[in-house]
Amino acid sequence: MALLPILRFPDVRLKKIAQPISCIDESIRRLVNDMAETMYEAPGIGLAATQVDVHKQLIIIDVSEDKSDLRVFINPRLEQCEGSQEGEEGCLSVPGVYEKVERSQRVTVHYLDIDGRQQSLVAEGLLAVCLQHELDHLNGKVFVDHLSLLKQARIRSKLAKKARVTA
Ligand code: GNR
Ligand code: NI
Repeated sequence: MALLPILRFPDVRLKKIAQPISCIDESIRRLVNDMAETMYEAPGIGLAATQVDVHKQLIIIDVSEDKSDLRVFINPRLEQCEGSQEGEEGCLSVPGVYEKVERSQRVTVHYLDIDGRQQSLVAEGLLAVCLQHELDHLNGKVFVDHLSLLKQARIRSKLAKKARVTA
């Protein structure tokens, strides 16, 4: 297992579109294990392959209290969205920034599990929010893209300032 470096907004590589996975081989299983270690260590409740600079359609999520419910979604497709909810979001690629984002309340996703079996999941609440957040990453979007241009500009300058201080 290995900790993977996480890309930071506004890195242009976060804008890349992830490609479908055609074969779930040993390298994909290793990537899942490394991403899980990276997500738990951060700590975070989800991680998209895009964030570790791998542009494949793979996301992992664990919204459980005790980190006991790792879910792996390969080639996920959003099939249905219903209702709306608004919650504070954060992102491991945008450290220290938390903003309200409007999302669907309930989503249905079709995907392959780690054994390559076709699955479908109906998710609500935080799991639904996290799925939509991670699906955005696979499409080259971060939650900041949902905010007003004024908020986006403030976030960019805050992160730039922080980067100067840390350098
Ligand atoms: O750890 C995370 N927390 C979180 C909180 C509210 C909405 C979405 C998230 S996902 C985030 C981890 C991350 O950046 N995934 O891409
Ligand atoms: Ni994120």
